[in-house]
Amino acid sequence: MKAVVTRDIDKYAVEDVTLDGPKAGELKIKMAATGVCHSDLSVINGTLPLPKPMVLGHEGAGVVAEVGEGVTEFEVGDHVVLSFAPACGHCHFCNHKLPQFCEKGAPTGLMLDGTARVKKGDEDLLVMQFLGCMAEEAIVPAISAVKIDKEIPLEKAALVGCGVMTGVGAVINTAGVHAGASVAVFGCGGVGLSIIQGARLAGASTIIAVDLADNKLEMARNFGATHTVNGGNEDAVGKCKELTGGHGPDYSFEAVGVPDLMVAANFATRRGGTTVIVGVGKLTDSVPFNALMLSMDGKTIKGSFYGDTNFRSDMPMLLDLYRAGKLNLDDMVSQTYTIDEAPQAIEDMVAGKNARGVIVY
Ligand code: CXF
Ligand code: ZN
Repeated sequence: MKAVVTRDIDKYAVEDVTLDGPKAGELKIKMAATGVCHSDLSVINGTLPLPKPMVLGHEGAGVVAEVGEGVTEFEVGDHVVLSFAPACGHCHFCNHKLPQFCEKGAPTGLMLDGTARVKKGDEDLLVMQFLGCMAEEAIVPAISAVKIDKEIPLEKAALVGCGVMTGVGAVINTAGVHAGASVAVFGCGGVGLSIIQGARLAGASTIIAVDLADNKLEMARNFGATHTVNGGNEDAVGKCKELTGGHGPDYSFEAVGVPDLMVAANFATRRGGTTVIVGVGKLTDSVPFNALMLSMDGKTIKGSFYGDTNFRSDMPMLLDLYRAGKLNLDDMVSQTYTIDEAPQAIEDMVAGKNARGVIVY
C-alpha cells in the first residue's frame, strides 16, 4: 500500500510499504480520508520530537476492514473516525474525566504492545499517534476509534479527528465560552477557524479573527468572525481592546504555537478573562508572564490539548451538529488530493492556501 513516510528532518515521500494484520485489540481500517495538519509538518521538521522513520497522519476516517481478537465494539463495515489519543477507559486520567491524557497515549510510534505493523521489507516503520493514517490502510487500537453514522461523508468526518475537535473543544470544553461573550482568535488556520465556529456555536456576540493573511481572514468571516484584524498592518492587541469597549475580549485563543502570539493573546484578554493556548509550540520555547500583572489582572491562562475531548461522545456530537447544519465542515475541506499528491497538499498547507486540505483515497 502507499503511505506518506518521513525518514529524516525536512524529508518525506510517498512510499510503497506493507501492513501486517490486526493483533488483539486492534482494527484494520481502509482509510477513506486523511486531513493534512500542521502537526504532520511538525513531525517532518522535528518541532514535534518523534522518532523516525514514521508514517504520518493523525486526522482520519475510514471503514473497518478487519477486526482483531477480543474486539467486540466494532464490526467489518463500520464507519469510524480515528482519535489521535487512545482512551483505555480504566487508567487514572480516564477515571478522572480526562481521557485526552489516557496513560496509553505516550507516542512511541509503535502499537500498544510495543511492536510495529507497517513494514518495508524487514524494516519496521513507526506510525504517528498509533494511527499513521496518511496511508491507504492503517492498523489502529480499537480504543482509538469511534463509530459514526454511515450517512456522514467520510472526508468531512475526518476533520473532527484533529483540527475541528481541537478548536471547537477548546471553546466548549476548555474555555466554556458563554452566550454573549467576546472572543479573539489569534491564528486562522484549520484550528483557529474551528475555534471561530465553536465561538459562534457557543453564542459569542463578538468574534475577532486575527491573522497575517487576508485569505484566512476572509475564511474567518465565512465561519462566523464578526471582525477581522490583519496583524501585519494593524496593532492586533489595540484593535481587540477597541472592539470590546476598551477592555479586551472575555476569551482569547492562540492557535498557532508561537510565543509572541501567546503573549499578544494574553495582553488582549480583559482583566479577569481567560487566555486559552491551543497552538502546539516548540519544546525549546518558553513564554514569560509578568510577575506583577498576572495577579493584578486576575487572568486565567489555560492550555488546551485536543479540545479537552472525550472523543467517544464529542466526535459523534460534532457530526450531529454538522448534520443539523450548525457546524460547517463542507467549507473546511477546501481542497482534496490523492495520496500521490500528498507533497502538494503539504506545500499548499505551508503556503496557507487551505482551510483544510484532505487526502481522499
Ligand atoms: C497534535 C498534538 C501533539 C501530538 C500530535 C497531534 N495535535 C494536533 O495536531
Ligand atoms: Zn493535527
